[in-house]
Amino acid sequence: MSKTIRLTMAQALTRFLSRQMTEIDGKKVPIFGGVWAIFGHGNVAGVGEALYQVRDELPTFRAHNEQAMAHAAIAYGKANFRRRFMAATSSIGPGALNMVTAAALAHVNRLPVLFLPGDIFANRLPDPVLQQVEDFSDGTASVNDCFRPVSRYFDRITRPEQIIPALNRAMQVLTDPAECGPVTLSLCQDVQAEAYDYPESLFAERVWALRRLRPDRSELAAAVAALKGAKKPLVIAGGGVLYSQASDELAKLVQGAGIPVCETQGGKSSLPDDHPLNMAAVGVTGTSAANRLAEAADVVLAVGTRLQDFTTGSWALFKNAGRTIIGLNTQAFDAGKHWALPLVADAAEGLAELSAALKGWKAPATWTDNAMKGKTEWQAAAAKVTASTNTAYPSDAQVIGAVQRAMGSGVTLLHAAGGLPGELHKLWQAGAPGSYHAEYGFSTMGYEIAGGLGVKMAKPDQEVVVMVGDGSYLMLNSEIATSVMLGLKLTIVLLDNRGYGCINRLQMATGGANFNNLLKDARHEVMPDVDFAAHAASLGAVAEKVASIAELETALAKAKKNDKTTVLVIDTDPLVSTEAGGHWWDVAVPEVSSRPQVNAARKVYEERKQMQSAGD
Ligand SMILES: Cc1ncc(C[n+]2csc(CCOP(=O)(O)OP(=O)(O)O)c2C)c(N)n1
Ligand SMILES: [Mg+2]
Repeated sequence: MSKTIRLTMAQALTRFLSRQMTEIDGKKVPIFGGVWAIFGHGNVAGVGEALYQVRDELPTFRAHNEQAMAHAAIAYGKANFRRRFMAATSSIGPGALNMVTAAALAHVNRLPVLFLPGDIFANRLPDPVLQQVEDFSDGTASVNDCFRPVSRYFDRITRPEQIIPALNRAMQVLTDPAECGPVTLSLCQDVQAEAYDYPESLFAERVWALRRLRPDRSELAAAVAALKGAKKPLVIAGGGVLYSQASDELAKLVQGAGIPVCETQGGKSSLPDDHPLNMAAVGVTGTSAANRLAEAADVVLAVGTRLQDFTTGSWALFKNAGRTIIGLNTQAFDAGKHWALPLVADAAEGLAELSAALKGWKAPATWTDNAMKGKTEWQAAAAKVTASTNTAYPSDAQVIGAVQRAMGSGVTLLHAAGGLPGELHKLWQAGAPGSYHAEYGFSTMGYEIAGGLGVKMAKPDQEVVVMVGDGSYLMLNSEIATSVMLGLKLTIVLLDNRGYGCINRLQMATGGANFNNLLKDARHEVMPDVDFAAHAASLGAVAEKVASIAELETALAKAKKNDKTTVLVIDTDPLVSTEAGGHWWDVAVPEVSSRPQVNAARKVYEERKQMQSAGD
């Protein structure tokens, strides 16, 4: 019989979490950076008491909103290239459900996070407890079942010993590059407090390492043969390049073979923006340089990408009928999408083996030279739209230019929703890997500020710049106060175009009337005039409204020097976006309508649909 220790289930859980380690740059560090917590009756007595016991090894952080704290936890995992992560615990009912959207965000983006929501009593004696929904036909149902479709692993702990295999499975999922995603351990309130004689071996220190799968020999041979036959090869770099920390291997392959590279939202900063072979953004929000190549490419090596519609232009971008896609991905689900030749492997391992096998082979020089010419043309177009201006209502692009000039490429830039993702994907000149942090898998309004906090926890020495629209800001801004409380400085640039600018533009592009997006087009008695600077100041930030691009640059230079979260507000034009580059995006237009504008848009839509490949 092995030695045991009598602990509550919650004490066993927190003790276990505090003993999980990993190695970063040869140094052993805890794999959990901490636990975000908002307590209620569903977790304060059990998990809360247990977190207090381990507070020195596993710090607990208090937030203002469960969704926001989960955003911070997820951003921390992303900024750490999934090598370290955090947990988030809530009470039952509304606290738990507030985390479900964030769980989906992590699920879509393949990011590790451990959710620990409280759940109803397993013994059912006090039912219905405060915040319990009652299902008339299913006694086992609780709101936490909502986590099931948005978790990579879900478990409900109804007996204290169940936490032993559940923790094992949780760690497997959180640390496996292919399975990686959110894990939910739903903790029945009474069971959190129940004691059990746990084997001491459960609490032995464990050091988790990144699993790097090497390619299958026949898949590698097929990929090499396809590339050697290519006249117009192109690499798409996705987030998997960053999570595998494969930038060097990517650079080596493409420099050796003269293959141009383009980047998804998740993969941007795989190569620095000024790398001569980096054509930058691809797809709906792509550069003209990248999209021209994507249209013509005969072999597309898609590395670590989910090939979502923004990347593939809703599958209308790749126009070469005979093209082959090679899917280099740790997850077979992604590697074989659209009948791609699968190359299931870690990105760094796969790229290194491709480099070795392609040694001496080069893409036709005309293809590579043309690509670089296209990049020069794009850079000229980008310089024009980001140049300084005196206008009272600058475009998002002009604000991006100001932020780039004032902050340089050494900062980590974060964004998630609105018009900014498209503009930043095209125009931001990223530096080191991970310096461009986009949440554009789920594009969750309200990710930005809390996400910035998570990035700052992961990279305390980095300047973290958050760019956010007025809509996203109003949806979720509470963690400004947490950033001030924790002394974690963010520089937040708020672009106020008085409404949901990008959806208003989409509405117009699909023939719709201006309706319910910009504040002026929404039903109102009084036109809102939100004083964002006063609001941010009330949460403890240094805040300023600037009147021009020049003032913004001056304020940013000042913000760089102070060590407190700063919010800079600038009015912008809701109607302007960058026309250069870009690609059609499939947004279904009504087939019949009394509006002639809709009928006209439908006609164009039907034409564009002809370009879409149906899975070939
Ligand atoms: C939680 C959530 N709700 C709705 C949407 C759909 N949506 C995407 S962008 C957007 C408007 C964002 O407004 P703002 O932050 O002001 O940015 P802007 O479009 O004005 O640039 C909306 C409603 C979303 N992405 N996330
Ligand atoms: Mg807006």
